[in-house]
Amino acid sequence: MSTGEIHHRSCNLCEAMCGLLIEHDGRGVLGIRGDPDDPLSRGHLCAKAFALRDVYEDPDRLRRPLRRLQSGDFGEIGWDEALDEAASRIAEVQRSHGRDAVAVYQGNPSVHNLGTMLFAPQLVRALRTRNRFSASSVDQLPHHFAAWLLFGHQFLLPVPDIDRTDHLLVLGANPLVSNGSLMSAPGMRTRLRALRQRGGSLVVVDPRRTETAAVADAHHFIRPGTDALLLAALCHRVLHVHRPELRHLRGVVDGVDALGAALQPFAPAAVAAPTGIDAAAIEAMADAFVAAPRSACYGRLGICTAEFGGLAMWLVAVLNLLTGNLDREGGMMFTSPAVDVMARTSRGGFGRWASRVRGAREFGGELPVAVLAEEITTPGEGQVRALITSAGNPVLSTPGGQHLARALQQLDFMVAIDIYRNETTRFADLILPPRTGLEVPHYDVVFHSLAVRNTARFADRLFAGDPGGRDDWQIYAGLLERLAPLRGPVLARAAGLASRRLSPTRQLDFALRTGPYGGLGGRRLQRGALSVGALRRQPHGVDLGALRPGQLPARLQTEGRRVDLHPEPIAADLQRLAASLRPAAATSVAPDAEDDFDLRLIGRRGLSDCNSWLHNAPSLMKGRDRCVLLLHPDDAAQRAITDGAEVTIRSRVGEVRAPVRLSREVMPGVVSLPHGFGHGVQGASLRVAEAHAGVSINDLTDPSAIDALTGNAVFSGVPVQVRATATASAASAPG
Ligand SMILES: Nc1nc2c(c(=O)[nH]1)N[C@H]1C(S)=C(S)[C@@H](COP(=O)(O)OP(=O)(O)OC[C@H]3O[C@@H](n4cnc5c(=O)[nH]c(N)nc54)[C@H](O)[C@@H]3O)O[C@H]1N2
Ligand SMILES: Nc1nc2c(c(=O)[nH]1)N[C@H]1C(S)=C(S)[C@@H](COP(=O)(O)OP(=O)(O)OC[C@H]3O[C@@H](n4cnc5c(=O)[nH]c(N)nc54)[C@H](O)[C@@H]3O)O[C@H]1N2
Ligand code: SF4
Ligand SMILES: [Mo]
Repeated sequence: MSTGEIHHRSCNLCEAMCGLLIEHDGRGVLGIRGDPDDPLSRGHLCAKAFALRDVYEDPDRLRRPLRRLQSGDFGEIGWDEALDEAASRIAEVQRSHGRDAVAVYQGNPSVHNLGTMLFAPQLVRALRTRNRFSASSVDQLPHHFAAWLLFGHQFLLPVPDIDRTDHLLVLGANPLVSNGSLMSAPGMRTRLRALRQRGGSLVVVDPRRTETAAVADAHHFIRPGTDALLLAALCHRVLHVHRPELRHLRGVVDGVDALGAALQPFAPAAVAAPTGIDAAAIEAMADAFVAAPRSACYGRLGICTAEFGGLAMWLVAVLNLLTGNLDREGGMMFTSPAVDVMARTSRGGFGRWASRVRGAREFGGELPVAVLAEEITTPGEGQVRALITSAGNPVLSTPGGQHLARALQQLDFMVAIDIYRNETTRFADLILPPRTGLEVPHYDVVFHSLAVRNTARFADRLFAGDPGGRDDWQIYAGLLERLAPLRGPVLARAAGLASRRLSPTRQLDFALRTGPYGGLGGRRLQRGALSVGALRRQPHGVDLGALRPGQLPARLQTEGRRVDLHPEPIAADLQRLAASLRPAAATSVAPDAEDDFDLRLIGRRGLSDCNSWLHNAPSLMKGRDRCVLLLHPDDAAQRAITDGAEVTIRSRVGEVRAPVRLSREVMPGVVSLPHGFGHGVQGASLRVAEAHAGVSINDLTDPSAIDALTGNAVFSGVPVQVRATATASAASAPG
């Protein structure tokens, strides 16, 4: 029987926020279970939760700052020395080469970290560089773009009311494996089963018959990169055959007729060939969406990371709106979180500046990370000469990763705030490793605001971590303080603020008390009002109720609180999309390529992966190696490739080798490789990951391919060639 104590905490490894019961003895973890009393996750957890323990114990995880030595190796140094050096090198580069010479890249775990959410923006602002990058532009940038354009705020993002809908149309997402994204909904299998038990239906559109597609009522293969065409056809049918149902938004929506006219080229019959879905099936898809009492269309990564990703996400929102399913129960709904992210972030903005080399437009204060390598390697004024990475591994996660790896070696200075010496951080002059996971307090500011039910939960740190160590926020605050005297008065002011700033937990307490459930809005403190103290007393989390309908138009932040369905950037992009339908169109949505890159590559996620960074967790790396290429048997036969053989995959930008698995899961003409692998590189120190190295899909993806509208990277449908690896060269390949 167990003897340990129980620590309550929600898992911060993905967006699902599962409530966990962590049994421990004060020094180590004895066991991890799902918390049945958590109001959102109701006992669900996945295998990755055990990686919280692996990361805590990992002997490869860094606990002290590392400095690169002359020999190229790393040596440990003290925190003060490391922070002093980082600040003075950054200041020096900005002094000599201007403020844009320092670039910043922030990776995915940033948004799962309270301290980073509160403190990183201050440092980034203080640097006043235009070269800000993040994982957003290899992920969900099109969602923010669509929300900004339609509703006036990049974080006014509706989520599917999955527990009440009658009809869920999913494009380019595999929530059964990813556990939901921009839709925190732990226990997806149970929720989808409940949908079908109450007579509802699930339709999935995906070039691969995924785990989610396998439990759907209908699955349609689609040619990668053509979802904007399909969505335009669905909206076309709603506008031209059914009637738009604007319900409570009737008085605030403009441009319905103009949109109808702009969608003329996209009748179902016109998009059937390029999408690979026949017209009757598209019509039926639209009709079923309209016919169901309450429907929700949810599009995610597979349609964001595409040539028309911005337009696709905008059309998803428009389809929901035109069918009366926006802002109503069972449709796409807005959350009412205890800490309002919208109130604390900028609304967004577009095209206020552009990247120096390619002229890619800024969105929300950031440039597309696909341009980072060229900004480092192209000489001239404003060239990037120093880089700060924080919780990111762009060598594995951004397009043309091997080009970026070469570019990083050209920098005058690089500092990485990270817990591992990995494929990216190995190039840093300094690595600053924060406490992480079970060693830090946790409240999910971002994902509580994207959850399918309003809840709140807080956890204090379970373990103290390295004595003398730093949390992420302390590293940011430390850099800000040190940069101030080295740089002008503006930064000095910002640093003064930062050093006087309260800890993230104190700031959270303030935000909760002054938030919608905090009771400080009224005249006196109400019983049961939220605060950190109140959440500590309710460790399973607090249920704040189902999502509430009818939040629009009040929450709109657009000009005059109106919604324009045919604004200029969309009008122009619809013309670009229409041009792609014309026979000689040179865009990559054309069904057949003339070159010998005759297959289309897509990515995938495995249940035990967490992008690139949990492959050093022993409990997740048992079993068969996962980095295999899925290839349709018909395509294999044409190329004389047999199951299990090693193949060479070539794209315009690179070449990798991987074992192949023949599978009818992928549609003919499409191949699939997971992302986040490619670990066996020199200079990294990840012993478990190295034993399951795999190859990086982003050595094949093309940094020149971005969505012209939003700048998001294009990963859906990379043109590739696949051949059996020639035996002689396989034998002579370096080990
Ligand atoms: N081809 C292709 N590419 C993709 C994708 C794809 O589907 N296909 N997916 C994209 C998506 S959705 C994303 S989000 C990105 C992810 O891209 P990134 O965010 O760049 O990469 P991750 O693999 O999440 O790496 C996270 C880093 O954070 C570090 N880390 C973990 N915890 C902490 C912490 O507490 N503090 C700090 N300071 N560091 C920490 C890890 O060691 C690791 O270095 O990849 C994208 N790239
Ligand atoms: N197990 C696990 N869970 C994770 C992560 C992880 O790495 N592993 N990462 C987390 C992160 S950072 C994110 S952003 C989320 C992402 O969560 P999801 O959005 O669910 O992402 P994926 O599982 O990559 O699913 C994308 C789907 O798009 C399909 N697809 C590819 N190209 C196209 C196309 O052109 N059209 C259509 N219609 N579909 C296409 C792919 O086949 C795939 O099934 O997952 C999160 N959860
Ligand atoms: S589904 Fe996500 S939040 Fe839940 S246990 Fe797994 S990794 Fe953690
Ligand atoms: Mo992501």
